[in-house]
Amino acid sequence: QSDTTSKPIRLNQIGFYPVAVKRAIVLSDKEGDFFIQTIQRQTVFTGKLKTSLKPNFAGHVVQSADFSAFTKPGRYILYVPSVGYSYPFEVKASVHKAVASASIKAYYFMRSGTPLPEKYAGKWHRAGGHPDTVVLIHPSAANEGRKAGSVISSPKGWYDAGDYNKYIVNSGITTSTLLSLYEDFPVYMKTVKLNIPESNNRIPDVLDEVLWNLRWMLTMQDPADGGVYHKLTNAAFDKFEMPDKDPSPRYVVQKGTAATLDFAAVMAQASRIFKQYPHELPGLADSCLTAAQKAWGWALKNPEVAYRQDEMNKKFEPKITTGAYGDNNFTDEFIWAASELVATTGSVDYLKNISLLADNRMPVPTWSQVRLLGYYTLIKNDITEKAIPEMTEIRKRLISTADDMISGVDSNAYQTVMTKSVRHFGWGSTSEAANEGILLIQAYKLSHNKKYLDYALANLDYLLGRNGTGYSFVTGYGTKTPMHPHHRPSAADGVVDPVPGLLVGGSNPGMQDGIKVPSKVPDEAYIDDERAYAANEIAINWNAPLAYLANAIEALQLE
Ligand code: 9MR
Repeated sequence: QSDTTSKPIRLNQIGFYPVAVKRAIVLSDKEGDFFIQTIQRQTVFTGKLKTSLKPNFAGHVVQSADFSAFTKPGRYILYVPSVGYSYPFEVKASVHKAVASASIKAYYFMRSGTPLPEKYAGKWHRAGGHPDTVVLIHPSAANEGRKAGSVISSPKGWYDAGDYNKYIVNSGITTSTLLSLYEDFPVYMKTVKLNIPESNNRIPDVLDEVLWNLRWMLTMQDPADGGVYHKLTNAAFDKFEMPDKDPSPRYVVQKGTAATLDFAAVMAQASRIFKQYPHELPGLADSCLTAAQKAWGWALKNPEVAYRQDEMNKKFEPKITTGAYGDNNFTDEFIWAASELVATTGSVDYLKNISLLADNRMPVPTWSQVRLLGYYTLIKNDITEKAIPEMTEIRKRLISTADDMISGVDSNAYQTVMTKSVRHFGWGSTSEAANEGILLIQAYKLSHNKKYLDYALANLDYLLGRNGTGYSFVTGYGTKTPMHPHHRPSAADGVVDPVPGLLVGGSNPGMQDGIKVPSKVPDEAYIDDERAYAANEIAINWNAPLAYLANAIEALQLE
């Protein structure tokens, strides 16, 4: 076992809906009975362990305990005589509501440029840092209007991850995923209260939180030509200190095609959504659309400007060594931005010269691969075949991709889509699980076939404990959760508990940080160590699909 202190019974440590699949995985080669018991050890349900068809990635035989037939709300443990007790869990309606809300509240804790008072942040209250009202134009970003060393104001936004920098590419998919959560589940999301400073205005809290980042993103566009700076950053990663202790100068660096198209996509989507709040946010929807169109124009003129940090550092000082988010294939970014602009404006002209189907791959979204974000948008905005002939094929592909994902899942050891293949375990693997969940939810929304939802829920189970490490990967939610995430405020604030609601990157045998993980088996390659940024960092683009998945499932179980 990767971690001998983890309980050998692996299950969602939060719990289960009364009427839904309920499954635990028992690391044992013995068949036999299992028991659901109350906390006072009264048996309320007895079932038979069933050997999983395939061994786990470590080659061990495991058992599955299915107690879907048990539906009575309460607080329980699962007992296997030869193995012992599980962590406690609940069976109840809305069982994921707290973790779902916390995964959005996490963005409040990630806010740059503002103090977090105790009233909203509890024991994690802190001083503000990185006001970013005086940000230097890096020589790589200079032009006639904005000379090297001149300054712009670029406040607000969310810190990217364990570091204090703000990257447009990663902000793009993150902000869009949260906007989509609202766009896809508006009725439920209007009820989600986060106790943030804006909670008493008339805008749903999730959108208020998005606005904190959107307003920063708007400042990252060069008004002269519409291009968007790749990132706002320190020259180098700073120490593990609180935000207000970091005095490093901040820079915006060169514009790039990926950043500019991701920006265009988010602004087009934001325009569509904030149009619903003309009185609360006068002019915002129009500003967003103008910004999107200007960015689109820049990208058409500059279709291949990759962000190559090493090349940049050969030419300019100071050298920039923070996260690169470098990408040099923009086919997917063009598809995404064009799709959002089509959905918002109704004009299919944006698709001129865009190969919407590109190749026949259907990659699960990541910061560098955003094609499906475009497809989701076209589908949910009911774009017709008449407007875009490829729509038939796009819908078909979404369903066949979801079908491929779920085929054979019940035979793998943990019985989740995530644990089907070792290829799913790279840097930020938890976000792969969550984004797979989103794809399945899109397939469910399109087909109304509930099987997709069951597997989306199983991937949430994966994130919350039914996995090869025995951890619930969300800080503060579950019994065994990360206590030492690679996250500067959590490390430096003097509070024992890390900032809550943060999803760590999770199992990754790559060890790019040089910290030895206790097991190299792909789904066990995890360590709760502050230095282990390749397995135990947190990041906004990982939290967003968790927020989508958990809140979508909460919304859907009420429907
Ligand atoms: O999530 C990113 C991952 O896909 C890359 O492989 C890795 C190395 O480039 O960078 C990750 O992103 C990090 C970013 O560069 C800086 N902030 C922290 C991010 C999460 O580790």
